Amino acid sequence: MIGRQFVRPMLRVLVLHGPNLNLLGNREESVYGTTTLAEIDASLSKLGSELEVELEIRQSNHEGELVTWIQEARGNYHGIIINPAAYTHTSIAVRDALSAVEIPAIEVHLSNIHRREEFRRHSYVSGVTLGQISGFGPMGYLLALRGLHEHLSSRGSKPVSGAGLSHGAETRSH
Ligand code: CA2
Repeated sequence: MIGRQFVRPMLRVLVLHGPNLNLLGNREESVYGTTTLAEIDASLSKLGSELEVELEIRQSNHEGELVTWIQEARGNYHGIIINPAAYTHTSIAVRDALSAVEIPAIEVHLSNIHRREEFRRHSYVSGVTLGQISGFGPMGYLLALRGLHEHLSSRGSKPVSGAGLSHGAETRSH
């Protein structure tokens, strides 16, 4: 039996919410539910602490701002969780930015976009993401964080700037 100590870089994940998601919980409750964006962010932060993942969470109503944040993620974050909202169905710019940074990303939608209007069924971003979670409401963000955490942990991640260190112990049995 070999026991050894290790330090690994703390995983850093950028969470991006697209346009109008700041209205969650206050309008169109029949489609998007009553949970506010602040409540979603709080549950993500709680899970982030449990999984020892450092989270940065941002919302923007501006396509260019989302593109800039995605570009800036290179070298600073190990993964991205993004609900591009309406830009899902329109933005080649968001897709190109996600493709360019080469950081594993998970696309999240509160509603099941495949059982809604025809124009919502096509996603420009899903072709460049690790996967898509759609239709699970706020829980979708938590599923995305768990999935990304598993993915990043299993392949081993290099340190990125700003990342702290996570300490642990590994035991191997023979
Ligand atoms: O289901 C999702 O998460 C969407 O990304 C939400 C977008 C929609 O354009 C996508 O097709 C699917 C809309 C976000 C706007 O959210 C609102 C929340 C409350 C009131 C009005 C809009």
